[in-house]
Amino acid sequence: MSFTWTSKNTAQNGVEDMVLLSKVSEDQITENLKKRISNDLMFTYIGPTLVCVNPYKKLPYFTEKEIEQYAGAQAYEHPPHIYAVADKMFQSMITDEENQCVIISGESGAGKTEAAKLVMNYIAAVSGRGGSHATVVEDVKRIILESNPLLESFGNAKTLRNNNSSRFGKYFEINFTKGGHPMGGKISNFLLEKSRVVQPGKGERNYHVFYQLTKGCDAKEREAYGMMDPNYFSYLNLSEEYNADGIDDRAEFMDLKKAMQVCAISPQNQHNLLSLVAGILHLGNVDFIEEGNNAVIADRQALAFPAYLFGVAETVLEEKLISRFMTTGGGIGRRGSAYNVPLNLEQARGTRDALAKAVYSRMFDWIVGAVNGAMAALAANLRERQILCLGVLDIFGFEIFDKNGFEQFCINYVNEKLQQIFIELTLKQEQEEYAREGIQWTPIAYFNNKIVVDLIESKKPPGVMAILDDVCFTMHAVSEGADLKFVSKLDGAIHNHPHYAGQQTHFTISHYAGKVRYNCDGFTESNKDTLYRDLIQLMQGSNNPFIQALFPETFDDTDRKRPTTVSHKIKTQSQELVDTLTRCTPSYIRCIKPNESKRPRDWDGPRVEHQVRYLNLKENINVRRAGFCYRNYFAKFLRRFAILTPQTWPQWSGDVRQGIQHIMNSVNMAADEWQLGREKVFIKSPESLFLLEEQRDRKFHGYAKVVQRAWRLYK
Ligand code: AOV
Ligand code: MG
Repeated sequence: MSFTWTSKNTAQNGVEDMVLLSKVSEDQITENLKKRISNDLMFTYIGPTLVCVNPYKKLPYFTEKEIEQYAGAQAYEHPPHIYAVADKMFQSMITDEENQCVIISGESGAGKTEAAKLVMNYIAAVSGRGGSHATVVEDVKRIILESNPLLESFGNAKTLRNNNSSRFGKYFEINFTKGGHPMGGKISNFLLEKSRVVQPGKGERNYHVFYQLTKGCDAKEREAYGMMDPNYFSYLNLSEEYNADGIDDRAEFMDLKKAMQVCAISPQNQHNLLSLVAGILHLGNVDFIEEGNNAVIADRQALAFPAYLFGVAETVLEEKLISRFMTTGGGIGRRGSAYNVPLNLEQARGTRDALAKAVYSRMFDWIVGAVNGAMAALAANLRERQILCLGVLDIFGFEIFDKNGFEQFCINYVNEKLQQIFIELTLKQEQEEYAREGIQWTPIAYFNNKIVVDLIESKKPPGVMAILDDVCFTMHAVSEGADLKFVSKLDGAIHNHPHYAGQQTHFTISHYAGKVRYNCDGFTESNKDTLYRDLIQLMQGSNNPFIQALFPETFDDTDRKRPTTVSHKIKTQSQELVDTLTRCTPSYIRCIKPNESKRPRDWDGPRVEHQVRYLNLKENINVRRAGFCYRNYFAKFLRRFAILTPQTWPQWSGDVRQGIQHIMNSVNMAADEWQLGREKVFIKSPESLFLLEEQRDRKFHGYAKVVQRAWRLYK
């Protein structure tokens, strides 16, 4: 082994695959991870699953050298590495012609986004070398990589948990030709946290792009966008947090510009996007005072910049911010009357914030669409069809704050869904297969979080989401009491659920990763997420076609359908995601956050042990230990390894089980290393499988030589 970083022995470095731990307990797993990270070894296996501990510092083993080393190598030839996982995915995709996905999980700040980028970098480095479409392939790869800084500028922010926290979920599918040349891709994004745009939490920041623009723009841009320092803008000075450790906003503004260019966003559209970012900041500075019960603009000069940047008239903007157009008394054969209702202070502020959030989230979707469009355009240049795909899932991690709102609820729900996939595929199905095949082993108990998923998403009996939707529709306008009504209905319906507890204005859910107390404040409003028609029409009236296109709605007054709620949307999207993922061959990366301080070499043992527990690492190891690293149908196995014995080569027409026995005898496979089930053969350790593969390779080479020699003689 040439690596200096693995030269120490197991006693110092811990085991590389925790299936080999002498005793499987949560504290032994924690201890092993500690040993490894204190030697700068961030990766450890549990069979094919990769466990990553966030090192909070740059480690030296992510260079060209490692990329070359891992490319095409067997997983156990080199120390555990994320490149090995990525390589195995890539190779399996090509050899088995099966779509792959990697599911990266772990709590906020555990290192998921960094892991996703390493996977994408590796795939970009090893795929599509040479070949006939080199330029297109290079362009595709550039977009895949540059979409990261672009989406991070607009979709990541500093939170208390992570200075570069993803506030949206992302599934990035890279498409390949049969030969493994990347030819395009598609990003699916979901649930951008909108409340942050108008109200970043205490000690947190708004989205990075706001600080990049305020700090990074040059004199010309400052003038064009009316830019000032971040503390000038209400949406940024509410939390009084302008910097984030490890982030250079000015440099990242330059990176953003480059990324927009690579992702084929035209200079005009780049300008449009930045104008909107600036427009949102200026809109936040429009405030109101109360005259009588009605809101009026506090300082009308503040209207000038947002109106200019959104391409609307100041007077129209003013009118839409302080009043709402209402119709009453309409009905069949009757004409309703329409009038402008003045808004009070709170409503006017709510309207302003709703506009800011809508513009921002629609702009974000536009950006994702633009990246997808750029990749599709490149793919259209190629004659080959997309055959294979490799998906990388990087979502917002499970999070608990002092105050948890609707958005934490949705984020934590998606994390529950992912945990379900992990359980289904690695713990449940694996055990079910052993039972089905009649394989001998001891069943492993584990906590199945399906009960929590059902508590949230079940329709019958109604779970939290169904009750929330119900309150949103039965209470006509979302009034002050709606949030409280929601909790009281929850209490009525599910008070005796073991994972639920209600407390008047709050409710607690015992998630797989910990108890979270949610404040019901704003749940109904956020769930309804209605944008008043006035605001849509305001933006449709912009003199800028780019802005008009962000608001394409048409209105149909006869439509009596229930509008879609956010919880309904996130539930549907999560289910689609689960379906997509289960159609692929999955790989798992489980990320662990070693401390709360975000510092290297700071180990918080109990914190890690908690994650080890809820990530089910112990159960994962036990299933692997009791289990088998390889399984395949008798006939397929026989076909692959027939060359190992003269009895089975070139043809075996006897009993398949006996044929397999011959093959196992030929490599002296230990009896406890393999079992025959009803239809499949199971092999326990990777070493045994490796032994078979190695022998097969050798025979094939030998055979090839004989054929060559015979061919020469014949000639
Ligand atoms: P997350 O994606 O899991 O959190 P990140 O991938 O953003 O977490 O990691 C958080 C921070 O930890 C990064 O900004 C780095 O400073 C550090 N870090 C993570 N992985 C590495 C690594 N491999 N090498 C060096 N530093 C690392 V969230 O998106 O909040 O759920 O929502
Ligand atoms: Mg992230």
